[in-house]
Amino acid sequence: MRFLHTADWHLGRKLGGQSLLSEQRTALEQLLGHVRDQRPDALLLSGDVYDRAVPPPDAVALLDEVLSTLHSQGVPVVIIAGNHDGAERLSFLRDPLRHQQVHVTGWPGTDSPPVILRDEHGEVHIHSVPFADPVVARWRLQQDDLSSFEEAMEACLAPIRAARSPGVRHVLLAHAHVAGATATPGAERRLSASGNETVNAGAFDGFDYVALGHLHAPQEVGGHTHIRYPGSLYKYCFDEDHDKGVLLVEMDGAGGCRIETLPLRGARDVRRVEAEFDELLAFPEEFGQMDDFLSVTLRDRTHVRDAIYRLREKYPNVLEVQYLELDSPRISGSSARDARVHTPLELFESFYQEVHGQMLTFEDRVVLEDLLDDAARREQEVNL
Ligand SMILES: [Mn+2]
Repeated sequence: MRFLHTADWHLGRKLGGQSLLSEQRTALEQLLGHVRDQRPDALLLSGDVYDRAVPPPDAVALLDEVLSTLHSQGVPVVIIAGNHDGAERLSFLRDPLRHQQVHVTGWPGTDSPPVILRDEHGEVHIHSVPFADPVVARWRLQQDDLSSFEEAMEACLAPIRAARSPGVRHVLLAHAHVAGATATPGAERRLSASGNETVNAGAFDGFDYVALGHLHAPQEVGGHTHIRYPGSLYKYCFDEDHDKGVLLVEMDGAGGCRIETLPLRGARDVRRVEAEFDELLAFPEEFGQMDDFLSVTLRDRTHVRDAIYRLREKYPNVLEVQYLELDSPRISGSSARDARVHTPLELFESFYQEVHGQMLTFEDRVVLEDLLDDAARREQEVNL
């Protein structure tokens, strides 16, 4: 039995205000290429399919295209919702789709039998536990005593364990932060304000393969080769400096797994560059592919006026500029040149720089973009 395991597509994600949809499309075309080459028995997609509960239309269209291609190739797909997905929307038409070999579970506690696949050694049962924080788990499972992510996971797994057929192999899809796994700063949204968001790997005893989603760095958990995060589809922040891929899992008749990573690469990389401003403009060929998404750290000791806009003439996708160390963080006042900035984001950045003498951090920028997106959407809704 052979699976491809992937997660954290985050379709519709933006990076520094730029849509990543064409990068996501490129990565998904590669993934479909692996499907064609490997002819797996199923594709497992472990949550955060979309970046938002209400995804943009072009993200929905891209998913539609990918699922239609998989369906036309006769590859069953098993999908669970992650913390970024809207459970109800993602599992739209789940019942009829199931008969088309597209198995989507949005809510935890949904009464659904495992997806059953067969090979020459017998059956493999694929179980689904979508993302569940304690509040959602209390509501969906009608259990008032669930107060931690650990208890929520246990409550979701209990009926699965109880109904698990003996003598067959079992696979589990789950979207969770498993204790002992490594998060990437700035990559994953925190699941809980209190910080206690992990579940124990011991919860997964008895499953022959655990297809996890949530953490963006590919990794096995706690030395268990069969408990795996495949990592995200694409680099979604500058700290995600790991190679991306999809996992090919070959399961033998006893449930033993041999796992291989098949690479996924967008057309552009997401990376950091450190140099002096003049070097960057004079010798662009020394700094790699010019249309990569860049975070630039300038070694200049004094502030370079309009640095980001001037750099963008050579490197169109510079998303942030910061300084290694400035002699004086103060910058001079605004000028007529500022009239060139026009988007609300750019205006705010310019204002922020004026007031604080430094650029917005990347994380601040992401928050601001979300706020501006929400405001724009609300405005649109009011206009409708
Ligand atoms: Mn997640």
